[in-house]
Amino acid sequence: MKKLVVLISGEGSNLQAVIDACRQGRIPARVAAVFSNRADAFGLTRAARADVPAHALSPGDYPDRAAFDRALSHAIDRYQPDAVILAGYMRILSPEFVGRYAGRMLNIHPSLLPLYPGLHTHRQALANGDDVHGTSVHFVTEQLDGGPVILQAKVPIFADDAEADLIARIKTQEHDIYPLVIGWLLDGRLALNDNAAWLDGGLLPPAGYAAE
Ligand code: NHR
Ligand code: GAR
Repeated sequence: MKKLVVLISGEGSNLQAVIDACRQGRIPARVAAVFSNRADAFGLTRAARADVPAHALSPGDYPDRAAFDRALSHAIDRYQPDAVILAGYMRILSPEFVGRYAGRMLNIHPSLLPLYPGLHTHRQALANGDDVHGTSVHFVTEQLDGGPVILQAKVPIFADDAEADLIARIKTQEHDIYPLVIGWLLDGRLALNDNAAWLDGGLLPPAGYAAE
């Protein structure tokens, strides 16, 4: 059975979707461990409830980002994961960390990349009067939210939307598309080559599979 390690910082609803998809056989793997950079992340409780080992590492216990990431990768490697899954993980990862898991680390980012990299994407989409928002699954590279996109999902923005409405609408899509893409990765259908994403031997376009 293949193994996943999932990194979180907060609520962990995407973690839950991944755990559920593994249990239901939609992802051919199990979640071997969950790591959080915040001890109060609710996702740690979700992991414990699912009998998944859950660990919190505090950045404040380390002199700098590189030292924190070294400790994190040592702890991750004890589980020998086939893939590392970022699910609402809110800390920028060092080039060394990214290089170690290159081609087997994914992130889900709540925007239609390359639009709105970084934080507070929903707020920006609302402030700009956009009528569509979305989410992107991408390979993690050194370029923050800049790794090649594998799959996107779009949602409408309605005139009376609050930020919380849009966050919830996006998450509903994320819970469908993230397990799908993780399954592709574990089935050996996805590859990261020359900073581009490939599916079944074909180069994916900039917006990922079957956009439009
Ligand atoms: N690391 C690398 N190298 N590349 C990526 O593409 C990454 C990454 C680490 C996290 C997730 C990302 C997102 O989906 C992600 C992608 C955190 C920040 C950030 O600015 C930005 C993007 C993402 C995650 N973090 C601040 C920091 O200094 C802290 C912010 C906070 O704690 O609230 O690390 O959006
Ligand atoms: C998700 O919407 C994810 O796209 C986003 O945070 C949420 C995490 O929710 N990620 C980022 O903003 C990364 N910077 P969850 O904890 O319920 O899975």
